[in-house]
Amino acid sequence: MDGFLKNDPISLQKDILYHVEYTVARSRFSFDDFEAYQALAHSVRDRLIERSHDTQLYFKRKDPKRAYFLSLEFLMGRSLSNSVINLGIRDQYADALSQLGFEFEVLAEQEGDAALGNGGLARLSACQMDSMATLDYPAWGYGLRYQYGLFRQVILDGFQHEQPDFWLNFGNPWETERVHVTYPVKFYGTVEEEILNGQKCNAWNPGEVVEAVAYDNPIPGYGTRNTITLRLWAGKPSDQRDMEAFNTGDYINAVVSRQKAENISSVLYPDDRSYQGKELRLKQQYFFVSASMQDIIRRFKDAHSNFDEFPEKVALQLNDTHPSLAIVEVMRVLVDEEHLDWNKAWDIVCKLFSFTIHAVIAEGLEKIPVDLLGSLLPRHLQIIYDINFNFVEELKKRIGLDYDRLSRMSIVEEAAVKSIRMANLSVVCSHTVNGVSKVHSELLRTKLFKDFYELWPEKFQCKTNGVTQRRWIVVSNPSLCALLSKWLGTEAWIRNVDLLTGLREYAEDADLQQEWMMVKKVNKMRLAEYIEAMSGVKVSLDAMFDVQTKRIHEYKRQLLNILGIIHRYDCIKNMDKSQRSKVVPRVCIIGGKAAPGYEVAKKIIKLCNAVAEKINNDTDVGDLLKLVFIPDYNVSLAEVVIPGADLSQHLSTAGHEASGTGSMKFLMNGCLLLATEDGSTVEIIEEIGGRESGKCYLRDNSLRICFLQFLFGAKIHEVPELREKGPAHKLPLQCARVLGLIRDGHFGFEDYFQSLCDSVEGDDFYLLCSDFGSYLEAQAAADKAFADPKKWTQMSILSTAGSGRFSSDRTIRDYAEKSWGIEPCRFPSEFDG
Ligand code: HBZ
Repeated sequence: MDGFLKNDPISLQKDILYHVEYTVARSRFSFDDFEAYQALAHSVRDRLIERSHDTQLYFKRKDPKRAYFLSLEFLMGRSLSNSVINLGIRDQYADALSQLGFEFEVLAEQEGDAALGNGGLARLSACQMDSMATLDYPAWGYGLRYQYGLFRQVILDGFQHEQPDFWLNFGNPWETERVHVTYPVKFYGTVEEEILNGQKCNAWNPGEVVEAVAYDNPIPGYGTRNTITLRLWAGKPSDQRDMEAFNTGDYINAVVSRQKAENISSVLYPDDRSYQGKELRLKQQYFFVSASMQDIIRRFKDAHSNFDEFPEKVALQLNDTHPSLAIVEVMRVLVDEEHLDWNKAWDIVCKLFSFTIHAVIAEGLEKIPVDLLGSLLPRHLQIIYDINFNFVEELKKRIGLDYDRLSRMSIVEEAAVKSIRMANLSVVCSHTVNGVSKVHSELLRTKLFKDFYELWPEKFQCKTNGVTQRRWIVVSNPSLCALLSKWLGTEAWIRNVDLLTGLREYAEDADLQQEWMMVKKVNKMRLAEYIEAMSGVKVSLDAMFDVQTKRIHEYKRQLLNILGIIHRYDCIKNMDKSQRSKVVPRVCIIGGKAAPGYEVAKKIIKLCNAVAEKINNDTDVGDLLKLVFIPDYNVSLAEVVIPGADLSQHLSTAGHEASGTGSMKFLMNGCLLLATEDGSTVEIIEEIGGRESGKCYLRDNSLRICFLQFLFGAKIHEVPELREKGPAHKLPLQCARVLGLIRDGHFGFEDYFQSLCDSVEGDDFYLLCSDFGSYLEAQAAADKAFADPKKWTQMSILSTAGSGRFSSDRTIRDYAEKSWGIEPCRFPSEFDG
């Protein structure tokens, strides 16, 4: 069945002008680019809404088991291009606009990013939503509608400053406020035992009630009419409680307290690792969990009356521990509100949840102080204690009185600050526990959750992350997209990315190589223009574009990259003219945000900018080396940076990156990787060939070109021993020299940078010294390979060709089949032919 809205250029024009006049309220004879963008976005939204209605009605009719993806963070980026591409009407819109005197690309640049998340975890959620929609799964995303997204990073004098991202300033044309979809969320108060129908039960009398209102964001699938929903909750004052205050005459305070409700969803916490036990953060978690669970239970009850069927109709996915209060909330609703017997409720709860963890180290796991939890959610604390009591009793039966192990596994941590271990709660109550790469999943089994693995080996699974080729090729790299479709003879790879392996047979074809290089050049040009406009630095397109963009963290070792750049600079300075003529020119690009309270990370940013200042103004060096720090790295910048990269760096100390998804986006875009064997790079090596992988897709089989990446550094199992040995054994001369240059003030701010140098020369926890030599070797190998454009291009083609396994389509299929037990539910439509 078709929708009401037509998609020929004339109809699209009419719709755009309609929205200029009546939605944006500007004259249809006079409007600027931003107004045109707004009208355009509204006309696209109309089409999304239509599809979303059709999809929901179809789901309702078929009543399949649904998956609910609960995540406190979603990094969606821009929606316009992605939406029109997934709807299959990008060209029609481009035509319609050009007749109105506008360019689609120019209007697309008007859109701001929706940055409701920090980094990898949040962008993964966005990629996975795209895959759920495209693969026709009956799924929903649930999250929070922060009014302030991730801070904007501004660089002043080389230092990071944070500015608020009030992204809703000009409205958000993609969302629909559902004024009738609201739920009360309770906080604080007391719990009293009551007798109801002769049964003892617990009544929670809250001290505060805040209303959650739903904002729906449509997520269109590609090549399907299915359009699913990301429902984000915002806080609004609850009329119910305010009534009392108004009646008692405290008008001013009542109005002020109404404002407070909105604070709950006001700001995203900008830290992507540490848990600070902040009350507002806990409030956010419960607020989003409670509203989502009420919504999900309401939808279930619309069609079913018996909670035994709940696990047959509902799968709940916990994206890290942040939503894990959902477990306790379902228990509370089933026992206290639906009056199910505890054991029955527990049986149901144990069949609902699948838990994915993104952390690597025990210190990264979330713990909530009991005092905080008990005051904000008194009934939930009781329930957690009861769950834990039953669990520990059961455990004693299984493992005996091994008190060390019992206390390690307990959900309650009896330490100086008594806390609830949210990861233990999630493992105990979920039927599946997922790691995000093979090595991470192994680490969960052997270290982080070893005790639990021995108890329940069957729970533990691996769901290697993936990214969506719709965003990371089709939207961000249109030239590559066109080339791929031409050489593969089909666009089917956009839904079935495994078809990319078909490129392998042409990897040596001179015509393909020529076109491939052209595509890379176009993308490098786009990136070079951006760099010049942003920083004034002119970069040569002949240089190797070498990129490291990701959140700034000690373990991600941006510092290693900078030390390597200083070494390169130092070498060039000490060369004579003829030696310089042999240097492979480089443009080093670094970008990423540091958490506002993370001083070391902020120093690394300053060091990068100080080194850039020195190098870029050194006429001895010229085009041989440039260093650029890209401020405010976000999804839409990534769309410019990634396609333009020749080489990308993934330098985490082995064993510290759970997966890493940036590498997959670069790989898809034909970028070679310089990386440690950590997280997902281990699988990338397995898939497309690398040192020791034994795979070789190049015809001449020469060992030299078998390797598609430049790998270096200690392997995971070597790290503990190297740390043990300490730095005295491993400070290479080159590293000492580079640190000396920083300490001596070659880049200024020497006092400020001393502590960075100390950390390397001191305990060298992240093994910069120890990996430095091997890092430089890998860099030299990359230079050598780049000097042979034919070979490099061949390697680049093979990278894209082998990237199919790293599509989020594969990950989501895995989740659907092995964790959620759901099946596709596809709206019958014109796409089915
Ligand atoms: O999740 C990242 C991992 O570091 C990365 O290796 C992995 O690829 C990615 C997807 O699985 N983890 C995060 O991005 N974590 C957070 O952003 C985070 C945010 C808030 C927190 C804790 C962690 O409170």
